[in-house]
Amino acid sequence: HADGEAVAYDVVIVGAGFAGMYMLHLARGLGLSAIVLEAAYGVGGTWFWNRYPGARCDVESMQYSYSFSEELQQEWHWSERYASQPEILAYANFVANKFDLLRDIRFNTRVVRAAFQEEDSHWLVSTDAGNRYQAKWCVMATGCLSAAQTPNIPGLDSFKGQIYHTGNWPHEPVDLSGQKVGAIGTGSSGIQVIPELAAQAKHLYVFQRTPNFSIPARNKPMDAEYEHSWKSNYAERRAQARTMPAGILSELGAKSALDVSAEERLKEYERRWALGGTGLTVAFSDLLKNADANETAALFVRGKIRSVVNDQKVAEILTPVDHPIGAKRICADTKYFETFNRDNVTLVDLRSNPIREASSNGILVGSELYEIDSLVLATGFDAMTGALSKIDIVGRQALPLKEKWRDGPNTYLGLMTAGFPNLFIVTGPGSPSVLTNVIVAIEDNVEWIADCIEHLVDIDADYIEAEAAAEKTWMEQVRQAAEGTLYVHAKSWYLGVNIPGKPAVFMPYVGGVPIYQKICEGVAADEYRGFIVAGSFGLRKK
Ligand code: NA7
Repeated sequence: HADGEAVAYDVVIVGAGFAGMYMLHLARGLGLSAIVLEAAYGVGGTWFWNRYPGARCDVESMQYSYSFSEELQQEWHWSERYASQPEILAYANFVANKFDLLRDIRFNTRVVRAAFQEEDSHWLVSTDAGNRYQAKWCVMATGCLSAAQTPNIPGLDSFKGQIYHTGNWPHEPVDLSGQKVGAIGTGSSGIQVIPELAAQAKHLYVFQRTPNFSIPARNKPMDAEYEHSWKSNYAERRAQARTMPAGILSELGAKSALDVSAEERLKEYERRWALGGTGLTVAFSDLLKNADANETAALFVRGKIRSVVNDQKVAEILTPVDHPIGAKRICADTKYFETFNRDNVTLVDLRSNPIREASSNGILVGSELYEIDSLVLATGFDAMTGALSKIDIVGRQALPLKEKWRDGPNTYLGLMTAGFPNLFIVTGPGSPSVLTNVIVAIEDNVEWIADCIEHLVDIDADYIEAEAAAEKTWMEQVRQAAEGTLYVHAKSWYLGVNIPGKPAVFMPYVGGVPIYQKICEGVAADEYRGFIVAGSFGLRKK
């Protein structure tokens, strides 16, 4: 780099999470030279950063793992039904070593700019250290939930204690024992961290703006028989999972919640509640489509909250009423609602009284100052577009991606965006991604991208770009798919409304893994319908 020359590769991959690692593996398999640029000092992506106590996946560990290598999936042993963050990170490292990935990953390297060079259809990628990489293909494997969001609370800078964000938790141990701790945020992260904070802190104040639905995860040590049942026909089960909308092998209720008797419905909800995990929201076929059907499940969970929480005034504050169950991502917890029965936990309702400001020693809500020593922010992410918008991505005719996406992200299949040739996005906006087992979504996208690059190399083309018209049609499909569901009735990060100024556009594709995958495969089989494919110089429309 000394002379400022860009180092040349066939493929530059941004991010060494599950997407970037697999992309590197497949790029190598094609005989291409590839490099991964990663801001962290290790692999694992979101599982590298989210080290807060209680961090755990809400997809069962037998499923939340790569399926591309039979040897890998047989060899790896998960110790619990739902894997904890340290175990998932250990798995990511195991994969990196097994497939010898580390030698082509540059750690502590944050990509700050990626610019398309029109003269030779290459991407020039620059890092925070001033290094530059040049490649024909650039793959953004930057993740959907990787840009942590800190709320704009007046006076937060003046707070003298420590502030921790769940999405960017310190790597050295955090000891909160004997402290008065404040926690803001009651989404999936908050619901996981709050019981752990309560167990450590002298006193915990939970500042809650919107209550959430949560189902007990009922996590437990891995059952040897269960593990064996998966491993004895893993490939078949993975294939079955891919026939399900979320890419998760689960028991999907086929009936409408309104077509069964109240007793049958209750029995089914009780059964699923006892099983634990997020499966309650697929107990019936129409829970995310029909508001009346949804209300039956919502009522059931509200009743459970009231039965778990002793103080009924507290229970009421914890009871979600503003959104259909499942329309915001459903949470899975371990003793979350029980935590509010502890003497050292106080729930502060922000709905009636928002946070006014932070002071040097606490949080001011209305006229009440809650004195705290440390503050934990579980305030979420700039989802799906946040990591991309942190990079200065510049396409054809010097068009910044941020400019193009000013009114919301537009992609074709979530994989590419018009005006940005040769730039692929893994699990981009407009793909099912965050509504699925994201590892399934990642594998499908990465394999599609690898096949696409292989095809382009085979036919001696070195330029691919989404057609504006195909993109427009796809975005319309994404919009229509969401419109028929209850998802659009919640103020969620799926819609981007948790980020001030972000356009309210429902970003993921709701159509599910099988339909999406069929569409993507169909497009590829039809000579990349909707894409402009061209040779080195001068466009040759296919
Ligand atoms: P989420 O689900 O976006 O939750 C963020 C929480 O933080 C939510 O309860 C917010 O309340 C709350 N929040 C954010 N800003 C504020 C302010 N200013 N004041 C009070 N409360 C605030 O993020 P998570 O990290 O929990 O989960 C994200 C995904 O990661 C999750 O779905 C899994 O897929 C993994 P609000 O609801 O906006 O009123």
